[in-house]
Amino acid sequence: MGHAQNREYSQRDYHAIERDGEDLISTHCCFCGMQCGMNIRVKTETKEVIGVEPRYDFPMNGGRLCPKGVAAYRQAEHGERLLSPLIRKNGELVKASWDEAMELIVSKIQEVQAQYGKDAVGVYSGSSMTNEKCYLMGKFARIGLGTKNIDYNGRYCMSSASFGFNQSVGIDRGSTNPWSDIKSADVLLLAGSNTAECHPLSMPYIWGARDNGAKLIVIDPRQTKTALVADIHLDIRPGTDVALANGLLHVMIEEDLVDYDFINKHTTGFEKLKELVKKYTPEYVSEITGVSAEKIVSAARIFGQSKNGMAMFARGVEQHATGTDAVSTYVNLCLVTGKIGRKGSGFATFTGQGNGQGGREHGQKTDQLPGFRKITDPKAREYIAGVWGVDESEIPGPGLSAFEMLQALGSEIKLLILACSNPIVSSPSVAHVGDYLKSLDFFVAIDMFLSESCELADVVLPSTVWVEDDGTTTNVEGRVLRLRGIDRTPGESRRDWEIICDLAERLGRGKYFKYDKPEDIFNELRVASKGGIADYYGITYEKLDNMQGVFWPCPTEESEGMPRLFEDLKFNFPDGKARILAFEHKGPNEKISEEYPIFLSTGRVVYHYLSGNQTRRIESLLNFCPDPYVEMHPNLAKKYNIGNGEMVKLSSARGSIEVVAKITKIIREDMVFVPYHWGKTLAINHLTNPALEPNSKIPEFKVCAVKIEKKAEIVGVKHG
Ligand SMILES: Nc1nc2c(c(=O)[nH]1)N[C@H]1C(S)=C(S)[C@@H](COP(=O)(O)OP(=O)(O)OC[C@H]3O[C@@H](n4cnc5c(=O)[nH]c(N)nc54)[C@H](O)[C@@H]3O)O[C@H]1N2
Ligand SMILES: Nc1nc2c(c(=O)[nH]1)N[C@H]1C(S)=C(S)[C@@H](COP(=O)(O)OP(=O)(O)OC[C@H]3O[C@@H](n4cnc5c(=O)[nH]c(N)nc54)[C@H](O)[C@@H]3O)O[C@H]1N2
Ligand code: SF4
Ligand SMILES: [Mo]
Repeated sequence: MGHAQNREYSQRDYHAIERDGEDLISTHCCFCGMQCGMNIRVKTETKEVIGVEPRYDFPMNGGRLCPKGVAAYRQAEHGERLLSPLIRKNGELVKASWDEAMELIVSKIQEVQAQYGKDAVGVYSGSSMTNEKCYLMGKFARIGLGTKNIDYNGRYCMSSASFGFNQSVGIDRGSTNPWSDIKSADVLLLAGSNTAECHPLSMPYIWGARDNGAKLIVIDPRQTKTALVADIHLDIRPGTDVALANGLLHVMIEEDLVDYDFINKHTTGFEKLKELVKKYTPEYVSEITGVSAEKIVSAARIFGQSKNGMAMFARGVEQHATGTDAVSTYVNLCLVTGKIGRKGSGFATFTGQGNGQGGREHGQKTDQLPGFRKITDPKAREYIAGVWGVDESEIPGPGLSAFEMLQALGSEIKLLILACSNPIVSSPSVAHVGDYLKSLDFFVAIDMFLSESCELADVVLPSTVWVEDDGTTTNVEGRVLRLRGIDRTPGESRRDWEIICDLAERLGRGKYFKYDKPEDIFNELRVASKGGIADYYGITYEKLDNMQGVFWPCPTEESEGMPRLFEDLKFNFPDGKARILAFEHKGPNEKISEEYPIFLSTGRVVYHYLSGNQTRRIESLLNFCPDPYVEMHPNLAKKYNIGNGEMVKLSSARGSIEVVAKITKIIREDMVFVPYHWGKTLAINHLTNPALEPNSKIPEFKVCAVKIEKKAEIVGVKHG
């Protein structure tokens, strides 16, 4: 032991320890978009999951895992897994056979579609599923059910980045560069990303850059663990990123820190931007954003003077009613300084869910067909119809986006199939979402744990956990990866793709859904994506096994993929030029008022994942963070006479919750912050604003107006 402790290991010296009677299954984490490599330890004979080890061979995480990654395997043997289908009888969900459950679903689908038309069935799915499953959901909705109404939880997540990237450079790959490039940047600008808690294994890359002398600029209303180590922290007022980025552009243009040669050769729109940002002086921007003028000038100088640099952002920038404007305005920082197309220069959004990237490429979105094709494009429709073996007229057009679909439940949509999402926790204004779900004629949910949404369903179907299936995901870099599964399906559980194919068969559409294994689906996806923007044609399971993943586009079998985009400085528009776009600051959809004088922002903690339906069941994670809380600055707390740990009632125009106060100097005085990983009475989404971004249809999760009351006083008033 002493020897092992004293030895200086390099990453490569580590190997997962092989033991008799046990197997190591090489796969990737089920949680965030980093998709860290891990080995799942399994008993050979019983196939019981007994542990996890990080993979040392996978470059992204090189032998490390974060607290969620370490605990993820505990889902596999969890006592609360759904092990048989459930049907609602006399108000209760009771065990049923697959035949009974599936026949009931099929008869309800047929009934609803006969009475109200095909589009009265909606499909709402999620990007924690593999590429194979996400692709299948899109295909199943269009030609299994014949409905136009399919959308997914990524609408709440990456959709503003997606639209913003498309309008600026014509391609939506979360990162223009491989993560290894981060270490070569001279400056990193992180906006609205709590990297240390939400993409923890990105931190070694950021440290690496700093070790090489890079400066770190963090733009966040809170001094997050990421902001703590920044050279400059711009503590922005929520909802004002467009103004801030315009301010940075103003200073860079005024001080001649832009690259005119690059602008002239490779972009359009600069003159308009230059004109627009004239009025965004540091002083004016300081008034809007609450960030001091000096800091704005310093940040602009650091970014402008650095040779190489990356602008990176996440939901803090995107989950706003002006989220796509903000994304493109931050992308402008790279375009006006020519920081793109080489090592250490580019931009990225931190992909949220494990397959947040792949899940938005292959037809799970209502306006999209596989390979990032537009569903309204006649050529794309013709091509995909050929791949699917149907007539082009059989593919419906675009339907409703995720939140619009929820709003249409009970009216336009009578039957909902929900897979891999928990919208009664994760949607804005959740009290209304509960009403919408209850107004359905029939509601089917597919999950491996009974979520708050499943509790409202008429039929719940038990799926498997991620380590029980093969497949692929696409990570934050645009790298397609291979997941390997254990050959087991506990109890009566089934894999999502098997459930969907069975349903298609029973609906009489089985001939379009004949697959023996995920690889068969992937091989069809390859062809479906061929010639599209996200071209996977050249990616095979074999290549993925041999190469630690492949970056798309990968159009031919000879191709090894494209880790870095735009090296030829050709952007994806007919003239090859990137679009510099100019947007005015508009601010949040909901303004603070006398009645609701404080901003509320919502987000995450390192120990929990999204709606919490997975991580709230893992004791080691729950113990670290059992309940939600409200972060507030001491000066704000003093105003309301609130002490640390006291109960506080928070209310917006839509609803209220009671949470414990966590008094901390890391947050601005004019706002509060609450993590959103809890359901029912603890869901902060009772308060959030359902206003949608007009282009991406993302809800404005990151800012609304609230009031604060001390709980003790509320009780006093009630009784007094
Ligand atoms: N631990 C953990 N990790 C996760 C997840 C999880 O649930 N838990 N979820 C995954 C998913 S799906 C996602 S989408 C990502 C999310 O990853 P992030 O976007 O990094 O996480 P959030 O906490 O939602 O928000 C990030 C930051 O935005 C800041 N912010 C709020 N309003 C504004 C604003 O107006 N402007 C700016 N500039 N910043 C603002 C918040 O203070 C917060 O620190 O994380 C992924 N990783
Ligand atoms: N207030 C507020 N609300 C937010 C956000 C915010 O920052 N603030 N962020 C938004 C963002 S970025 C996101 S991504 C959404 C996410 O919101 P949701 O989509 O509701 O998130 P999850 O908790 O991942 O829901 C996934 C569900 O599917 C199950 N599941 C996991 N894997 C699988 C699988 O492979 N198959 C099946 N069938 N089921 C599976 C899980 O148990 C869980 O119940 O929340 C959004 N809501
Ligand atoms: S950083 Fe993300 S992918 Fe890596 S272990 Fe943590 S949750 Fe999993
Ligand atoms: Mo997300």
